[in-house]
Amino acid sequence: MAMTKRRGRYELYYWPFIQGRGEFVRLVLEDSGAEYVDVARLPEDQGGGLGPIVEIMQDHLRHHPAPFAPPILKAGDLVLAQTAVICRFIAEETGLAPATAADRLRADQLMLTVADAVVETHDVHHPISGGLYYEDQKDEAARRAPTFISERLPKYLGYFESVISANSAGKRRCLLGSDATYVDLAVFQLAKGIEYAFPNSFARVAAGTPRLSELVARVDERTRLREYLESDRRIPFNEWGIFRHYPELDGPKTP
Ligand SMILES: N[C@@H](CCC(=O)N[C@@H](CS)C(=O)NCC(=O)O)C(=O)O
Repeated sequence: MAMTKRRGRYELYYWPFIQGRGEFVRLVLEDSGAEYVDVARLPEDQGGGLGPIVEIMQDHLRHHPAPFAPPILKAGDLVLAQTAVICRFIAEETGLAPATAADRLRADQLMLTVADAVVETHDVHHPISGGLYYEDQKDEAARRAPTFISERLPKYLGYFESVISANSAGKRRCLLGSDATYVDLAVFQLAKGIEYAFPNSFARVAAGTPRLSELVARVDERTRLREYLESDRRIPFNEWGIFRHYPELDGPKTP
């Protein structure tokens, strides 16, 4: 695995009240022990708050191409957006990326599949528009939830189960190659988020995805990550983020 420890610290720019997509980045930063500042979570008089996020997105002259949306990462002069790109970059710098170029492309493939799953999970509670409150699109959400739960959720989790099961190089313990990579952290976060949002439906599907459950448990025990998850740096799941628990959208509890 390539290991280039970076000197200097990373700056993460992400909405300070939610895990959201920023959490995929935070997990890579925390697990690798990288030095970073979660800029928007600093007090405003120390350069924090939402202002710096907006500023960086609007400054097309200094940042080319300027980011369209957070999460955003600053590493020295480099400004990057798109969760999958940021996670890959940090992972390559800190030793959490696969060793070969081909496997790094395969990691992209898996990360973008996670990103697709994130969009679909979000769209269950916001099927009409991200600009409207859930309360303004509850009827449409109630129509969208059943097929997500019965078709998409098992398809995504089943897919990751099959990828782990086929990875003989990793003794069927991780997604890619012989060791855990940042992609395992992303699938961990996806599973945790779906479990929070749809506990009944998740439990039903997870009963048939034992390798995925083992992977999630193993990631959960990684030393730095465990320390992070227990710290107040980990923002609890809530009903402002991507993974929201609205009981009326979940399926019934398995008897
Ligand atoms: N594909 C992008 C999506 C970024 C994104 O949708 N960010 C959300 C927060 S999680 C946002 O603030 N979007 C504002 C917008 O789309 O206008 C990624 O994976 O990073």
